Amino acid sequence: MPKAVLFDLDGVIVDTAKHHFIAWRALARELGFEFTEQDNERLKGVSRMDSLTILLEVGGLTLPEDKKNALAAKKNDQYVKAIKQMDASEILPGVTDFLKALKEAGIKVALGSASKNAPIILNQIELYDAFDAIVDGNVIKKAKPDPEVFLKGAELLGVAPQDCVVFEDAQAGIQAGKNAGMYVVGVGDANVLTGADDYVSDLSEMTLERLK
Ligand code: B16
Ligand code: MG
Repeated sequence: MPKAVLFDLDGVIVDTAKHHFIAWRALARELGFEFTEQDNERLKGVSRMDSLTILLEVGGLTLPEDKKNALAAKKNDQYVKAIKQMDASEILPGVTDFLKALKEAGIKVALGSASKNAPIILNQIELYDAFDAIVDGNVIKKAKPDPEVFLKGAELLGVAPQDCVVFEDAQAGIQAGKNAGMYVVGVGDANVLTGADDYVSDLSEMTLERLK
């Protein structure tokens, strides 16, 4: 049995990808090009500034650093307005029951997210206190697939990486978990995601028995 479980946030605990998409698409339209849902797939698990770089690449634009910072801030303002409307009803299937089962079994849980807005989201969905440690985009220096986010989580929990299980929906996140030397469960379409040790479509498919 693992001693700790580390969860990605966006795409595993809640679906904030839709809110990111709406805000990025609005920015693209302002800049004069279309940004599709398919383009948005490339932003999953990717940091805010790297996401902007991809978006500008889609639009064929090259902009100076100060302009990029202003655009990222603008997108974030719109995104924060949207996530401040979220509530516990947006927690994805199986999450609450699985967190409860882990707590009862004495297994520690941490958040490992690229998002700088993770604390706002966790407060909105009333899950902030469900985590023994929170590692997010405000803390980490190296983006996924670098293992930093998950290694830091394991360190804060006092658990060795080989005793940790990671739940991730993004390809870069699965790679980050593997790079950390952890067992990784891909959350989503097993035909699309690669490199994980196991796959579930959402956390309602996960039980303590399966985790063993
Ligand atoms: P923010 P995760 C990631 O969260 C998202 O998947 C990604 O789309 C987003 O760009 C990134 O957080 C940064 O988010 O702009 O809120 O700091 O999947 O690692 O929980
Ligand atoms: Mg994610």
